[in-house]
Amino acid sequence: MAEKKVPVKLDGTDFTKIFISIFVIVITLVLLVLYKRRKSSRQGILLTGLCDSGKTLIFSQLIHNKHIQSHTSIKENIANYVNSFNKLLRIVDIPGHERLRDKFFDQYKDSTKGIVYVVDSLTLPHDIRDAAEYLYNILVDPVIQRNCPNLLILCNKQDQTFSKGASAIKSIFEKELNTLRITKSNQLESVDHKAKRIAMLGDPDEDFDFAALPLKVDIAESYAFHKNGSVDIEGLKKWLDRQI
Ligand SMILES: Nc1nc2c(ncn2[C@@H]2O[C@H](COP(=O)(O)OP(=O)(O)OP(=O)(O)O)[C@@H](O)[C@H]2O)c(=O)[nH]1
Ligand SMILES: [Mg+2]
Repeated sequence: MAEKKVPVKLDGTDFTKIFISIFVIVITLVLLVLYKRRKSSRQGILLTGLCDSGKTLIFSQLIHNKHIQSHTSIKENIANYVNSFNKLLRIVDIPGHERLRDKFFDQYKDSTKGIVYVVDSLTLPHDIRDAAEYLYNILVDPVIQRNCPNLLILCNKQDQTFSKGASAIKSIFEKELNTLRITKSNQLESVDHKAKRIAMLGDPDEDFDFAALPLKVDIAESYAFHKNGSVDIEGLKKWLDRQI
């Protein structure tokens, strides 16, 4: 026997509920599109790291495919780079000098999609304090905390016989950052829990681990110079291919 259909009657409250639901969905979609657009409008790749780590030579090899006699940079180098997936990236090589780097970092950090932290793999054990402190300052920067760009630690100068490899460098950094984050968070006078949490970079009850950071961290090796004339920046290029 066919069921008798009872016509559904919508009253004023039902209409209000439907209207609110549609409104919430539309607002969510608009916010999602705006967020995606903002994210994809960031196309800067910042080459950072201490003086002499090889940023400018890497920049030259990547953009111009040639070796140059570089000197301590006092200003940035900027050029467009198109990766294998036709994504246009803007590579910015900033000076590593202590007095200059913050100014340039602040200038470009908002538009940064990814950060390459270049390391001199030969001198790192000696320079670890400075190298870790610079990296720490990048990681706790409020803009970096908000935008979470991808990070590549590029262990350069692998042509040198006594250079440390990528996994050793990762451990050296993690050990130093573990100590540094405790010192830094203790230096904070405020008891602001959020500030302390950011300063601690990850779980305070665990040893520092790059994997616990909100941004994605990769590590690769490179050499932008070799006395036999070869160059290896493939790890960097592969990482740039993933910046889409
Ligand atoms: N052996 C070797 N030397 C390198 C390599 N990459 C760079 N260099 C040399 O290291 C020195 C410093 O390189 P730069 O590219 O000027 O270093 P930078 O990081 O731009 O330094 P700042 O501009 O002072 O921040 C130069 O003499 C380069 O030729 C490498 O992979 N192997
Ligand atoms: Mg330079």
